Amino acid sequence: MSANRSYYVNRRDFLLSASALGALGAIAPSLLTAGAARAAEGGDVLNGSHWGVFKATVKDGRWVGIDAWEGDPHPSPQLPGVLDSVYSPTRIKYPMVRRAFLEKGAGAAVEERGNGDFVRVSWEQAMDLVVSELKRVNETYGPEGIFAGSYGWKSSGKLHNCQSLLRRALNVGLKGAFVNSTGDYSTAASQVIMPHVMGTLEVYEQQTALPVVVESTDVLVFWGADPIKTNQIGWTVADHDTYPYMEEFKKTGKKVICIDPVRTQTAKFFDAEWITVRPQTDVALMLGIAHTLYAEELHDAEFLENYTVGFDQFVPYLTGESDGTPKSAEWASEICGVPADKIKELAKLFQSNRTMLSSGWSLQRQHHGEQAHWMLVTLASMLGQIGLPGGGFGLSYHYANGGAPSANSPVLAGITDGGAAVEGAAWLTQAGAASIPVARIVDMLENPGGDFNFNGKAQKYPAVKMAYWVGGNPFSHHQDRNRMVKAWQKFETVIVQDFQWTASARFADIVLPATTAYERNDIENVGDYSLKAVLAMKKVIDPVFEARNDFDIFSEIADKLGAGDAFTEGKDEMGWLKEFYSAAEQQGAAKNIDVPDFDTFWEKGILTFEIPEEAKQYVRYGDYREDPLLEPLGTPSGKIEIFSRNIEKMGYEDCPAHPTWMEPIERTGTPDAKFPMHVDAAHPEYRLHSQLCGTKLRDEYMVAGREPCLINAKDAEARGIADGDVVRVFNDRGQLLAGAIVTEDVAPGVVRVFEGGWYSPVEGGKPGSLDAYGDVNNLTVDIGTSSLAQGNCGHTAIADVEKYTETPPEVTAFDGPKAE
Ligand SMILES: Nc1nc2c(c(=O)[nH]1)N[C@H]1C(S)=C(S)[C@@H](COP(=O)(O)OP(=O)(O)OC[C@H]3O[C@@H](n4cnc5c(=O)[nH]c(N)nc54)[C@H](O)[C@@H]3O)O[C@H]1N2
Ligand SMILES: Nc1nc2c(c(=O)[nH]1)N[C@H]1C(S)=C(S)[C@@H](COP(=O)(O)OP(=O)(O)OC[C@H]3O[C@@H](n4cnc5c(=O)[nH]c(N)nc54)[C@H](O)[C@@H]3O)O[C@H]1N2
Ligand SMILES: [Mo]
Repeated sequence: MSANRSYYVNRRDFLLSASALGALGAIAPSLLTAGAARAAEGGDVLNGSHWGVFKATVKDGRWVGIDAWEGDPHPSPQLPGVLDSVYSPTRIKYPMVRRAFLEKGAGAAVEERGNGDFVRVSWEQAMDLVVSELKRVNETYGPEGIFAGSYGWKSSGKLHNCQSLLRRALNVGLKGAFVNSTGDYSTAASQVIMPHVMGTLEVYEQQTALPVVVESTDVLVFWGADPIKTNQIGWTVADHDTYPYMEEFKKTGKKVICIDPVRTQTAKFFDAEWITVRPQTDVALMLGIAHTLYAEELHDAEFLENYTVGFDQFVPYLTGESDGTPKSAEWASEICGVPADKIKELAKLFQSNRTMLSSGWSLQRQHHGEQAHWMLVTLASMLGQIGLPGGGFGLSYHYANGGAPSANSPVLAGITDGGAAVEGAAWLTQAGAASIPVARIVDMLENPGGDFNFNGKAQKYPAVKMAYWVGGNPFSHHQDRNRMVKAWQKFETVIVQDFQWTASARFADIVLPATTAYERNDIENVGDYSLKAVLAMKKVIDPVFEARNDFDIFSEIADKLGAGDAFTEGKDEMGWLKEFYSAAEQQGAAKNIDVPDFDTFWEKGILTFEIPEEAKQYVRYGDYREDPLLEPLGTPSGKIEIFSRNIEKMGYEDCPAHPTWMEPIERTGTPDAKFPMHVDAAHPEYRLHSQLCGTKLRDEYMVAGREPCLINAKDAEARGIADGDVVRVFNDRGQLLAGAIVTEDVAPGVVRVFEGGWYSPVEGGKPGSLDAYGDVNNLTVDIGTSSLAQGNCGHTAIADVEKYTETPPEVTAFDGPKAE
């Protein structure tokens, strides 16, 4: 797939150029030249990750080569970084404790957290400290004391699922006395609003199959979606099965439109029409299109009548009858920057062709993010193509290869959090405290006992005193870093268990070194949607330094809490894998597929499964369209809810009962905007969030030794910024240094700094410190999307940019603590 180009290809001959990957050859033979051929003969150990299935070559106990599995149609160019992450200098080698914490106890000198002053301790000492802290906090503060709602992209694998293992240890060992979290950072707004609108989560569900899209879709719209970039990644083990279909669609020559402030990899791949929209104003753009359809009587009244409720209540808002403002193309144009004629043209184009509106998730990772996909569904309903082959909308074509047809395959079981053991525990029934919306963590720390709303319920924040974080990097993923640095001081104790010296580890008191998924055995399904294979994730090498498996660490903790047997149920690593596999064996008979016994499977390494013809013809909502009475949706009305009585009853001012344009807390393009540039904090092309930022891959994309910042030539010129300059990006919340890439690929008024760059404060621990590397969450807003979903607003930020003329400070984020 040669046209899958990165912004950096021309500049740095990186990512998909074979010669550049050859340059990484010391750590990995070229994926693309030798590619599949080598894989077939190459590595000896099969394993897999969020980046796909691979074969590892091991020499004298050291992992020396990585090749994509031959069944991967489009290997991720990030694969060499996976190998390097094991041996990277950022690896956590030993258990470490913050000096003040070790010498003076919990809560000591919390304002020094993040300054890097750690002491190496033995595993024995570290585990004693961890368990005595868990007991102390539990005894002193009760069930609200410990936060174990640890969130993040832990590695693939059904057993070493560190977050489930953490909660399992506390469920069996402390009778479930911990605070959990609800939702995620990916789709928080949509996964709460969509059940009210469509009766399902929508965001994690199979899409109309891509063969149908190739065949039947005339106009394919990527609305704030960049699948060529984001489908590199899967939550289980990535399959990359969407890429060949993208190739096929491209060959048809049919129309592709990308609505995005950036000319994305996807836009370049398809040579698509690029429509730049002012960030955070898509709801206005959608309303403008909807208004045109209605005004010109192009909307599908019959579909609206038969398959939706509430259009009548929405129309007065659309026409302006209810608020005096018609949501016309002209009105929309003022807000979103797309010319009114273009908006009208889009309305007619969509209406007169089979159109698939495929949306990514940035649109809902914004203030009032609930509205974007609700309005998209409303627009798709007015077009009347939902449930027809190749028409309607899709919220997961860009994620984990949604739309790749599903195989007839068994689904593995996995480790549970052991919550069943404590069901009915008295404290869980108390109002509020058991779980918080995941992105409200800083709000919780600042307001113990404070009120918050969530999806129709009024709740109170628990008074949390300790955090145990595994498999996530909150000092990367959470918004408004400086507010967070301060709030984190409210914790008396912070434990981080990871394999990299992330900023979160540097801001912890106790740091435990975990193994990577390549130093232990596990099993996993391949392809979140395609489910095309079952993989033996075989240990590639022995644990490096003093790293231990998450399962072993939590078994020991549970044991020290007096519940070791309840935790392990008497099974070791292989014992558990066999049990998870037996679930698949049982399904074999029911699904009429051949599932060999465990030993045969383990020997083979991977089992692939057939994709039935009917899966290739799957049309989302086809059944509903066929028979809305027999196949009702899971909404109260059984239909698509353009107006929701349930949401109306909640009475939230920031989430009215039908899709509504509401100004976000800040955006560019308004007369009172405090800063002129929008910050596009999209997902990185060459990382998974912060993962692999600590590897050699970084050398290939850094600019002036820092995270790149894409800026339009016009904006650069106005500021005297040249390509390759160090720039300071700043607003009232924070400031970071980055390296400028001057380009036409980003719209004027927008800068792009990917999320996941490692936070590298010049003065670690001090709120407001200049970040020398480029963690974009220095700049973003930490508020909930609305009272409904309380999702994060990682795509809400405005700032300014200037050339940095002083001597730029050193980047220290990748050095690990001083004491090592
Ligand atoms: N501004 C802005 N912010 C964003 C976003 C955005 O678009 N814009 N996107 C948001 C989204 S969608 C997400 S999902 C989050 C991602 O946020 P995270 O998922 O927290 O980010 P990762 O960098 O993937 O962090 C995973 C961590 O887990 C560790 N880890 C991996 N495997 C294991 C394991 O087996 N055991 C242990 N103990 N540790 C392990 C890794 O080393 C890494 O430090 O970021 C969110 N933040
Ligand atoms: N390579 C890579 N792939 C990944 C990940 C990764 O870290 N790296 N992370 C995975 C995860 S956890 C998730 S949740 C998904 C995330 O998937 P998404 O949330 O869809 O990804 P983003 O890159 O944040 O945003 C997609 C596009 O939206 C555009 N955009 C931003 N703001 C606006 C706006 O206001 N309007 C419009 N129209 N467009 C806008 C961005 O420029 C970008 O091109 O990706 C997954 N895939
Ligand atoms: Mo995500």
